[in-house]
Amino acid sequence: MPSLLAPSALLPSGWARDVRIDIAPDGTIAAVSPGVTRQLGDRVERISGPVVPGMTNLHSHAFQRAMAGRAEKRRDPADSFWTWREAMYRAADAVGPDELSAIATYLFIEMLKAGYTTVGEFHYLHNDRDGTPFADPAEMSARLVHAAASVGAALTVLPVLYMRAGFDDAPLEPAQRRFAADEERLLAILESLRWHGRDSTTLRVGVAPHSLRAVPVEVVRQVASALPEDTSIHIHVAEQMREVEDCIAATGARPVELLMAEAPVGPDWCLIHATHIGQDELSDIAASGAVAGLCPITEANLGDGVFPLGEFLTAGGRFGIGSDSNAALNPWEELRLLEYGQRLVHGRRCLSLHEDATGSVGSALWRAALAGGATALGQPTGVIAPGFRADLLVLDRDRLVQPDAEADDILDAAIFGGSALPVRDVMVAGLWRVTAGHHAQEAQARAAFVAALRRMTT
Ligand code: NGQ
Ligand code: ZN
Repeated sequence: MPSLLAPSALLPSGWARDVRIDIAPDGTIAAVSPGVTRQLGDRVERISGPVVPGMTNLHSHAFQRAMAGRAEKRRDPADSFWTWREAMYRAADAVGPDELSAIATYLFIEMLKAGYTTVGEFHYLHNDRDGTPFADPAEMSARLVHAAASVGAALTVLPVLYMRAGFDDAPLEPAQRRFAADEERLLAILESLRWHGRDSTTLRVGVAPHSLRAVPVEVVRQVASALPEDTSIHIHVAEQMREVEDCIAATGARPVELLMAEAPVGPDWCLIHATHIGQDELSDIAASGAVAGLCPITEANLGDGVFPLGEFLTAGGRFGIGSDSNAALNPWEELRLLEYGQRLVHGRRCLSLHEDATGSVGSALWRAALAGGATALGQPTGVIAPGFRADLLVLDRDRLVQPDAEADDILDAAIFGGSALPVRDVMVAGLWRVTAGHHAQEAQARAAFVAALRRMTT
């Protein structure tokens, strides 16, 4: 059984020094012992820097990485989320199974290098270009499963239900044909995924009704009620004001209000964005135990708005972070931007805490996002304690603006002072996947990614 000796580590009780972490053959943590300074024996690996749990990325659309940096020109004076979506649909159309494999493989390596050890793929690119299902209905989902397994990232794959173009029940647009999945198709995908994912300790399968725009709330309720307990259910909700307005026009209720009233929303749920919510909706989400899936970089990139985080935390709400459109891959930057959005709106500082709390904002952000992300993805990660998976980051003091920082100051320096990724080594399920900043497959994966991008643009 391998053992690590870390100079310091973030444990559930807080930072501890000289921490020995024993790892079981199945990749879980067997024992954690702080204050170990005596003779160690040779089977103990000495770790070079502070150790924190690997971050969960609870919301990603892998294929959108192909358009990162390519949707930043104003082509229309009324450029908006909705014109971006048209460009995104064009990118989606060019992604076949082999392109998705190449994009996701390199993407998951980039995520690992940035400090994400578990990713949630909100996956809706199900069908072939003409809208017909592949012979294996989970062909595209399985590409994500194999990409994650091949690079060593943990994955919760969330196949998406996608049934209509809008609240008015309009049929899918031609550009949405590849997304089409009703309840029957979703069940077929789930069935096939069970085969692709057998024996894995790092794979979970959930489901994702795309949004109340794309799935009637009655269907959301039926699907959720039919699933085994503990299945992760993710849904995009209240991201853009137009969605809120359309929902009110069609149903008389705001999207979060409608969802909370009509669906069995509880701790297995993750509400992605939930940007435009009032105090009642905010309190209802917090009381339900559902996790808010916040994607600050994408929400800024798309002009969505700012989630009321301080109020939500004060109400007892839980959140995690997601890289969503994969415009950038950096959990440190996601958390920095999350806090800075609050500062810009409120004209105050240090806001990502319960209103009565004081203390390190960086540490509060990192710990809250770990807990919310692990819950939302249904994965035994985010905690350095026996029984949890050994998903760990070793931070690099040479890359911290404050090289002598200790305890919570380390996370403040990494999140707020960061110009370089502070991650040196990354372990997932007891295996080193990134060492000294590099992943063994990165050069080959990069070449395949570049080749896929070139095929897509010619
Ligand atoms: C998505 N992304 O599913 O990729 C969405 C855009 C939509 C974000 N909302 C499409 N960030 O919402 O219809
Ligand atoms: Zn999304």
